[in-house]
Amino acid sequence: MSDAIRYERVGDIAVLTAQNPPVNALGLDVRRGLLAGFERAETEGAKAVLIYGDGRTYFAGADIREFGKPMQAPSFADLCTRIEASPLIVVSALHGTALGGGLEVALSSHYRIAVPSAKMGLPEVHLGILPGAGGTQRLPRVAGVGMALDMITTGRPIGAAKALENGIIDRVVEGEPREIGLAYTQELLEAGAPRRAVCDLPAPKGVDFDAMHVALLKKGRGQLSPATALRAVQAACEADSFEAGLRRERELFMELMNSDQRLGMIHAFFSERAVSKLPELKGVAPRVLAEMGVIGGGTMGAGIATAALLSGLKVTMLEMTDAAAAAAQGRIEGNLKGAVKRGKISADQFTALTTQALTLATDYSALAQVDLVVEAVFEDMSVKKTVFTQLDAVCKPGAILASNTSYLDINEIAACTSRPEDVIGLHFFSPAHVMKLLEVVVADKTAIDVVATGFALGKMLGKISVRSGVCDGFIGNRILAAYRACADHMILDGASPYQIDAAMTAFGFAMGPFAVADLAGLDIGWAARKRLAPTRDARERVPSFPDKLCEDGHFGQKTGKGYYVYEAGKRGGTPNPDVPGLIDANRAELGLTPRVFTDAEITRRYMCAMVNEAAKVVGEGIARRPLDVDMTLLFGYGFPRYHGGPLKWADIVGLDDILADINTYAKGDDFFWQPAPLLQQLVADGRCFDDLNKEAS
Ligand code: 3H9
Repeated sequence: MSDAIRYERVGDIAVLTAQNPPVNALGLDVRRGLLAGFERAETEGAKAVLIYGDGRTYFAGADIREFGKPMQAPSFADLCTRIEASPLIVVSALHGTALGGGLEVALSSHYRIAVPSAKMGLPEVHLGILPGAGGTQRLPRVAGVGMALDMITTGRPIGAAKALENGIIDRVVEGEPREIGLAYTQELLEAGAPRRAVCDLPAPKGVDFDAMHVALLKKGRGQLSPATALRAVQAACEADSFEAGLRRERELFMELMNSDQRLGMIHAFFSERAVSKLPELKGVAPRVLAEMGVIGGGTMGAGIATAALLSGLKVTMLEMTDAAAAAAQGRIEGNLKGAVKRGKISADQFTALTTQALTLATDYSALAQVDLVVEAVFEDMSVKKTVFTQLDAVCKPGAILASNTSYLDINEIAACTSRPEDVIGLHFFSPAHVMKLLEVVVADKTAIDVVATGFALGKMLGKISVRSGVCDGFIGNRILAAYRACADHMILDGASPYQIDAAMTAFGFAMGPFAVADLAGLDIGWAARKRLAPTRDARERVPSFPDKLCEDGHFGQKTGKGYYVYEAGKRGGTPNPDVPGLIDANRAELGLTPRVFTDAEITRRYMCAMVNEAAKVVGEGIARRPLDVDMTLLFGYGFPRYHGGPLKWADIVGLDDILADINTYAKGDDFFWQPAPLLQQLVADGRCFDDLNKEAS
């Protein structure tokens, strides 16, 4: 018997208990233990087998760390077939999260009982694969095609009540999984209940899969797994036999298992968890965090305040005038009403948050007792310095003074206070109560427990927190500036904003860079360009067409016009007919003759610019690890998860090819295309970015 499965007899029942913390992943030991348990139970003459998990959950799925290595026997699918074929009555008792292979083991059991809080799902599509142990064959037989497709193609788990309603489980009972499982199994034995194998149920018929396949491909923006999973469910309905369906599932599973998208998505899964685990924070206690101040109640400040309120913090919102404070209150209440609408909070909680947890103020003295203040005022160094000087004067000792600046030097801000060790950057992304990314910007003198508190706040707020050093734009906006500059250069040379947006959405981004700029507000980039103008190198190619749009008062969506024209009541925009003229004028001014760009060249140049700057960001220590860059782009910039992040993408396509392309592009512009020393070093050493991630973990 393996240690991962404990075997015991309770009367006629053989009890198999999974003991593989933290999530009872179905690794080799667990699979071997289950197989051995069935053999022993059958040999010993038990009448039933009960399977449940120790600790916080039933099996949460296959052990993802085993993916990409040869599967050792028993294979997952064989194990499920073996469980289902057992002559004994097999019962699974579910609690926690029965996910992926976990739910597949449960579906191979003959009866299923769950505690009310249990969740069930087949989230494999989020790992770039599909359920590969019969899930696509058994779930439609049990729950019908509609329900099965919904669970399999979205990967969203459902609760016990819904699972019961859809026949996925047989009973829901409050209690410990072991106790409810034993009682149910005993009851089944006493009632003489029969073995009940899902593979014997008839397959659903008469579904038009082709139309759904097309819709899924479109919705997935290039993600293959949902549409491929649909084909496996189709096989459940159309194959000649259950076994033939299983064979088709296996073929499709292996197709995805061998895909780059699987590599990207599994990188994202582990990086998402590793990103906030910093070795230097081990054992460092964060400071107490109960009351927070926010300065500036615009969209950003109101979003930050909303996120803080929703996480249980008390918030004091400081604005300059009563009218501005009232407007801030309106924005926060609007955000919270949205949370009520989505069922995140109740109407009573809304009232409590807005009347008890939120305080509006117009005087800095209101911030005297808060534990942390986040400043979200106008992006201007002198304004920020005035704010921080006042905070330094009123805040209690030990209070953390944070700036939400997107670009400015936190060291310079910290230096205007008497307590630079308490100053940190907390860069939220708009809307701050929705966007998952938080850049925790660590300045030269920031105390380690202040860094720990930044990460603790991120966790409370449900954010993905990434550590960044100080530089213009930190990790994300610095890299954005580089790939956006590359896009502008391609426009000067002949591409159009609309072709670039289309190429990048085809790559998998939700929006292209020009649609994003319209959404964020063109005035933001305009202000940054004006700020950087005095320090610009004369060799830098700087287009004038983006400034012209702003000079004409077009700031994107908020003014109704930017690269696109936005009509009230319509989703998205249509190309602004004035833009080509502005671009032509800019080209003429510079004496440039436009040339044709293919979509493939656009994508390649754009991605090379992103990877090159990202490699500089890692090489300079602004990001500690390549995965920090990957998670920043994934959670703050709409980078497609199935590519894993820019540096994982680079590893997959090959660093030597990318460096060779950068060197080729440099022949046309050797100022912009200066290869990152880290990229050159990795290529010379025959290593990749992921090697650096592994060394750092
Ligand atoms: C599958 O089953 C394929 C099948 O069809 C069979 C095909 C043949 N494996 O998330 P947490 C680790 S595919 C290995 O922080 P939570 C995780 O990395 C699988 N490790 O906890 C972390 O490690 P560390 C389908 C795993 O409470 C630790 O456990 N199943 C696995 O916030 C704690 O995790 C899934 O996709 C795993 N399967 O959330 C479920 N799962 O502490 C994936 C977790 O070193 N898992 N770890 O950072 C989850 O969604 C969440 O982990 C879960 C718990 C909801 C279970």
